[in-house]
Amino acid sequence: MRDLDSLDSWHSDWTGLRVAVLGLGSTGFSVADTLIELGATVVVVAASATDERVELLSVIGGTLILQSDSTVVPRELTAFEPELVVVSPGYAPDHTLVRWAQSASIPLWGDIELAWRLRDKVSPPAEWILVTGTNGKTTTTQLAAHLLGASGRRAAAVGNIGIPVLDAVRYPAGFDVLVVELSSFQLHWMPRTGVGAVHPLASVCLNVADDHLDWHGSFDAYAETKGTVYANTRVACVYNLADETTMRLVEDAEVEEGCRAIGFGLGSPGPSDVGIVDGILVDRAFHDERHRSAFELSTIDELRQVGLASPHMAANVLAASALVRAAGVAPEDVHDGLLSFEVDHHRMETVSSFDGVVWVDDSKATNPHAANASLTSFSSVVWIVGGLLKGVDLSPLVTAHVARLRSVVVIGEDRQDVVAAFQRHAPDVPLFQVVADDTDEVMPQAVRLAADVARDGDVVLLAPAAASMDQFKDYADRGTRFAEAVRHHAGGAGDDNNPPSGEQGSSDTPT
Ligand code: UMA
Repeated sequence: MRDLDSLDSWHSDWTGLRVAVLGLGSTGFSVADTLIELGATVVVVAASATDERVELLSVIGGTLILQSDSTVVPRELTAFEPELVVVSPGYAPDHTLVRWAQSASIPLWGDIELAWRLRDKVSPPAEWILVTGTNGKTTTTQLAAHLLGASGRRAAAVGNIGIPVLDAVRYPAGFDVLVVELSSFQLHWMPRTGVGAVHPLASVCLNVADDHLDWHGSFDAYAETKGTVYANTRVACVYNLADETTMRLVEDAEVEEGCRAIGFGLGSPGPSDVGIVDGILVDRAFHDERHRSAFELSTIDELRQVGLASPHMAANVLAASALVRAAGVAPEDVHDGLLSFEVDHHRMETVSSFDGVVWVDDSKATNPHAANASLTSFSSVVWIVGGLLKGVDLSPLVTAHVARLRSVVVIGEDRQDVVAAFQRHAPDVPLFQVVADDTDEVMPQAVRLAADVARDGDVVLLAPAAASMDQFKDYADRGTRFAEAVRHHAGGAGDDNNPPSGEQGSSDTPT
């Protein structure tokens, strides 16, 4: 058996190492491709894979075992006698193959650990900034990478955002900084100590709310996993002043000597915080005279110009600013960089406006915490909700927003729990169910139902509070189909062409 601790560099001797890779999605392929390039012998096990990846794997010299029964360990896998298993994030900890590797005492790594060990392919290796949280992590990751780029650094946004970290590590020209979005699944497989433990320059957990409880088992297990983001941080652990869990995770973290805890929040900041004073975003954390002075980073008015003024977006801006300030980006570069940022699709995106009704796509709201943020931004809402609930109860969300609901349109294959939550907590709100079996029909039907009940001044909000995979490819597919259906429906009804861009009726300005 090889001493895996000695495999801590791109330049280590990986030749002949027998590695089983679980999954042939974007992660599994990047892992197999990398290890084959390093000379390892790679077998990939997956329940399914696209024809393109199957073909590519065979071209580069990997072997694929298609696992037809997820409860059975394939004989070819045991015969291969792997020395290491690298697991894709989608595998739950109780998956048969995970359990098998554990019982056979075969080390299990995630792709993030592998990427960290291999980070020195190009010298000097990039600094890493880690971003996690239940919501806002993609925008914050993009913002941080954008601000770093605007300041002249070569930066990339990678990880759960959709680009495997190994792809960035292998990029020939290298990067100065990688901003790595981490899901709780990826964090689960990351060790906190030892040669495979990531030592980031800065890290943030934006917030922790119920999500993926089916995967992690409980809220506490999920939160604990999120805390791994802070382990071994060198310069700044950034946390949310409005979320005590994130504060506790920082307190509990083993960090490097000299690392500081930096809070972000929508109120006036303390000496180690970034925050907002009279509509001005300020950094008191990285100012030498922080007990008396602060740097101005931007204003709410400026953020409004680039669609970042809603409270949760402003919080993301503050978190990203703290991360890049920890990496040495100057306050004026943060200011200028923010003005050239473009918000992604499907995040509180106004897709149309006609007959006095604004149609908003927040398909990215895949859990109640995210849906809560968008519902809070509007005063009278026709809410399109439902999908894969992932073990999470919608009741608190329904109770909190019953007063702003004109009506509810429930989508999703299994609508029972969603409907029950409304029957219990909002029995007077008219509720309609989309009964279409065909994916092509779901959004057209939902839009027709919503259009029938929406009144002048309402917002029709797609904020499903649930994952999309029961009926759609992913949240982007769900949002795109919604926007298409809205535009199709708008057809004759003239577009007002003057959408209030997420400011309908209530605050989009942090106070
Ligand atoms: N597979 C099995 N059995 C399983 C699980 C997966 O055989 O029980 C196989 C599939 O057949 C397929 C492969 O594994 O061959 C898919 O692996 P995967 O589910 O880990 O997905 P990847 O394509 O590798 O994408 C993953 C992340 N997906 C998940 O965590 C589910 C992507 O995040 C991420 O962008 C990508 O790695 C690069 O880092 C997506 C996501 O939905 C966007 N993330 C969740 C979220 O944000 O809430 C966590």
